[in-house]
Amino acid sequence: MKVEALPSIKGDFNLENYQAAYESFDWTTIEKEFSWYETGRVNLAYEAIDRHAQGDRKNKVALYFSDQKRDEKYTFKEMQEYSNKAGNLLRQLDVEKGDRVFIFMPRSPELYFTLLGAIKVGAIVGPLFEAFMEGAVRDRLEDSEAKVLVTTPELLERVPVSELPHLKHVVLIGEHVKEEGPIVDYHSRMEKADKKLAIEWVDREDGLILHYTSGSTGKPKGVLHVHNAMLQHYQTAKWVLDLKDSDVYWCTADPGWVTGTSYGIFGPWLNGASNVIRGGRFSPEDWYGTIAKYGVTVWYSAPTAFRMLMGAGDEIVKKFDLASLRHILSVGEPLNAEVVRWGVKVFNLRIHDNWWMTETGAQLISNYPAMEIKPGSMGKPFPGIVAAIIDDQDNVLPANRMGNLAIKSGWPSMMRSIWNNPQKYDSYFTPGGWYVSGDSAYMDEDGYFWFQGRVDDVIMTSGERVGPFEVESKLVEHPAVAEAGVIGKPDPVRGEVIKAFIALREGYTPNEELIQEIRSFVKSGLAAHAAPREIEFRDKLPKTRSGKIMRRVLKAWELDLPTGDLSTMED
Ligand code: 6R9
Repeated sequence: MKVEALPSIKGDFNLENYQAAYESFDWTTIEKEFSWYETGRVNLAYEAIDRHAQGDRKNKVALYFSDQKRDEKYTFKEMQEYSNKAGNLLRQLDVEKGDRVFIFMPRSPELYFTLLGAIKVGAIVGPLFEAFMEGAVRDRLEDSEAKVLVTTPELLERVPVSELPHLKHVVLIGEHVKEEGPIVDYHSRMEKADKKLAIEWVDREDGLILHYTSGSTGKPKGVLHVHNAMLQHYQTAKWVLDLKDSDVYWCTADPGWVTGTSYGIFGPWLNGASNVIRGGRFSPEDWYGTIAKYGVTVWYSAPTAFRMLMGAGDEIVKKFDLASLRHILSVGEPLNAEVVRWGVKVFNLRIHDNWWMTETGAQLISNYPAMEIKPGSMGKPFPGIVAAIIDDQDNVLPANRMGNLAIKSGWPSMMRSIWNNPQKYDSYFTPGGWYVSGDSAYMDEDGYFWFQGRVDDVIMTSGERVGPFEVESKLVEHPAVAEAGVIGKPDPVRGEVIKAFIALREGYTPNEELIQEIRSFVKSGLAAHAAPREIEFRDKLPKTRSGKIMRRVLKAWELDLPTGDLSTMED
């Protein structure tokens, strides 16, 4: 396949020569970057905060927080003190190493203090999206047997406290909280808590964080990560996010999603970066305004957000001073080539796609700032990572063949278990030692990986394998199409036929003529067999809170099947 490659735009990056780094890389050399290499005492929160607070970065701003009501900043020294206090608060509640402490609240400085404090006392933290309803909260607290929950009075209504026998304390962050039964008042306890804390030193293999991720059926599964993941959080933040001391970094993801912890907390702070956290809802004005307000230099977001910004038009971009930006990244879903080209046009920067999963804990395949990128490709494996396309019999496939995207087991941030479900964990690995992602992809002759779809989503129509993403990407190039979700629908003749669900842009009305026009657009731009036979218009497509189009839900609706777990679906 012929694609235009985009050269790097602005120079002087942490990783100058990908190929040389890939060939010589060794994770053990990264260990020397951490203080435990000398002291033998391990705790990720110590490396992320305290180490900087005791050194040159003491008075550097670690956290810029703002939302509609608050506008605050905290230095590394202050972050150390507040997280120490939170650690002491939790210890008063008998939190010990390995206990689960869950946090269910909107983004706020307190979320970060308590999350870091919990890690400092050796607890395993579990961040939950504030939008979760009672069923989703119950499933997660029940399965993890959480001992403490940190939340707000507003959200407490969705926590069935009396039905959760393992939940001993609920720390409430609000005004005039009365301590009664399990309720603990955050503010009064924080005021009294000591700002010095004896950190709980842990083993590198001890539990750090539990992220629940939904399967297509059944209850969500708890993916456990350990402190050792810091090696990869640190090094990927350095080479992929390209963080330097002078950067002001903004990751738009919520900590309820793995991107909001690995790259909203751990990666940036392990590198001592100034981290911007913006609360409240998405709007183009708000987001461009946030970049301008803080002079954001490195910006990490997701395709759904970039598509919405693209949909808002280019005029609005000109109203803001975005000159500080020097590096943009995307994860979570396929990044359409169209969006990359739009980014170059309006920001004069490439948007760098990268691929990873909750289970992998950190980035595995990426585009690097000093490397040529091919728009639409996820890039190349991170140094130290062996990625391949394998068939169902564990054979590695040659270039340009579609198959299972797989990673050789054994990278530092790999999940260590599925909570309460060892069989599920084992099911990810092949006899040959490959971790199978469940994504289908191919690798081109230059070693770039191209996403095709979830394996379950790949469509087989008249003997041709079609990745839904390819079709969706072509669809969103059409001026009328804002978003598209594509599924295979069983068909007696063709095996499956392609059906597209489309949300139109402002100003377009659904009609037969438009359907024909869109269909021939895909036919001529992609392939006749890839053109959707059926097109249905919808105001909105079903998406996860991290912005992924939920094709299995479209399919379930279409075929009248059970939709499976919907707790991660956006309202
Ligand atoms: C970090 C995160 C993982 C799934 C993954 C894949 C999809 C992620 C992608 C991508 C195409 C990319 N995905 N990055 N698809 N291109 N750059 O997203 O974790 O929420 O667990 O989702 O997301 O299908 O398997 P998670």
